[in-house]
Amino acid sequence: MSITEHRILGDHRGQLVAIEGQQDVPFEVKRVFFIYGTQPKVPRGQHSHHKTRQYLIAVNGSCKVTLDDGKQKITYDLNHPNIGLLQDALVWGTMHDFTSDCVLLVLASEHYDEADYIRNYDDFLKVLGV
Ligand code: T46
Repeated sequence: MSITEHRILGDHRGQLVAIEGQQDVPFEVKRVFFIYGTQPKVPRGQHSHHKTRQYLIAVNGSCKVTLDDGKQKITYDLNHPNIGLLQDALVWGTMHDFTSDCVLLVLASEHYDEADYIRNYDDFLKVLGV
């Protein structure tokens, strides 16, 4: 779990943030998805992955992400498009407090596989051996 403030490139025309696989994110990016249009007061995520690592960026609007590794829970504020948050495998992630305009971009280390998800919190703790 770590948060990074990426360099903002750009000039008088506007801004640009570049994120490169295996450089700015510590894995090869195999999948990109984004979530948006989240309804007020509705959380997303609320699961962990066996293998998938994710890198989250609120490219528009803002949201909060609470990451829980079974020992501690930390809430991060994704409130600028140059901020990236690494969610490692076997970390429970909850995305919440979305602004209505929030677009949350996710770079993932694995292709989509529902079998990689742990969607029950007690199962998550069992996998961790807690
Ligand atoms: C995460 C947050 C931010 C796919 O078919 N392919 C995909 O790559 C993904 C991510 C999902 N799906 C399907 C599976 C479900 O039928 O899309 C549907 C909604 O997925 P889910 O309920 O997992 O959506 P969220 O918003 O709760 O969570 C998703 C990601 O799953 C999760 O890893 O970090 O967005």
